[in-house]
Amino acid sequence: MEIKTAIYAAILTGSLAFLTYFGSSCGSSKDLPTPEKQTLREAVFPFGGAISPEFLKNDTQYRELAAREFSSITAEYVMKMTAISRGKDVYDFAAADEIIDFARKNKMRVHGHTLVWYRETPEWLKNYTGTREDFIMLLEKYIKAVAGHFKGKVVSWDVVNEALLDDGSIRIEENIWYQKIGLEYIEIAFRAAHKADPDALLFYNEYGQEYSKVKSDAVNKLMDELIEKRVPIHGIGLQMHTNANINDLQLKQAVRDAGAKGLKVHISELDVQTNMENNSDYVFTEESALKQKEVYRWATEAMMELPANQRFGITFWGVTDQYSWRWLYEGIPDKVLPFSEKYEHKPGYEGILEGLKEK
Ligand code: 9MR
Repeated sequence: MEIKTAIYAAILTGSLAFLTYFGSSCGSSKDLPTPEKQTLREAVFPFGGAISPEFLKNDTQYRELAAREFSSITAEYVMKMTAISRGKDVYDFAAADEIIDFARKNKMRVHGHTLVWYRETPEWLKNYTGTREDFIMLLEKYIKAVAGHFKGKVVSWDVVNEALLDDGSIRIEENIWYQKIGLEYIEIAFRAAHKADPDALLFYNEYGQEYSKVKSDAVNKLMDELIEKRVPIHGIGLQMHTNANINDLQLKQAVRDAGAKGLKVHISELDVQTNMENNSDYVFTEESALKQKEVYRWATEAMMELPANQRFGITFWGVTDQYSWRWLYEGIPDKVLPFSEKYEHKPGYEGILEGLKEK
């Protein structure tokens, strides 16, 4: 057991020196340094979670687990437009600043989520009337204010989130930015974000690439078009709200395809559903946990297969099963994360550790 832990330590820290030491002293395990319990913070690329300030404040175990395991965090809600924009030119950064403060104290990076989305449109904006030019100005002004406020505090942004439908076409319904500005809203947003914070890495974030080649191709085509127009874009986010029936080859191919342009790749909202029928009396069994473990391993292996400088990292969409989006927000009994309601490592966590081993 001690040896196994030591090997994990070396793998997670990427410590060649330790592996050499281990190799040369095999058989005399009592000479080995006893490693501290290893966490995902020591992995070769960043791991993170979607965080909510209310749980940070009220739940010590949540706070401690996040600080122990994550080197990167994303705000699950408080950096979205309805959370920040209280009226035209009225901004409320208080909740988002709590996330920034927690990250600073715990030496974590913050990934901003999200500047432009078809959801979380504030009421004042829905009711706003104006010309196309007026809406372009609104968009640019909002991005300038928000990316400007967080300049130097976040390392990156999901600039545009979920602009495409499952069939790969542009999302029109509910998407006020497309309706008022047209497709150009995407590049306007990226240029405005770059102007406000030239050091931030700018991502396009999308769901479903791992379960649909059509979707994956559409995202990559959009990236090609943006690159062709010299739009400042540095990475692709694959949300990967996935499930235990996903095919490993398909999942890995989607990540590989996203990496093919040399951009950074973020598995940005990873969780693995096992209650596929959304049954209200669903029971998470050992078998579900083992299927889920495989998917966590594949996602980690997919990130490992990318060149090191393209591995932006893996972010889980939540911290523990107790407050997962799927359970708390959608009300579906499921246990989608690698940490249980009791804040323990699930088999999914072991799958990640296995995935981190260099092949
Ligand atoms: O998990 C998030 C939930 O708490 C929010 O209320 C909801 C609407 O803002 O968004 C959820 O997060 C979504 C993310 O921002 C974008 N990809 C899909 C996520 C799950 O719906």
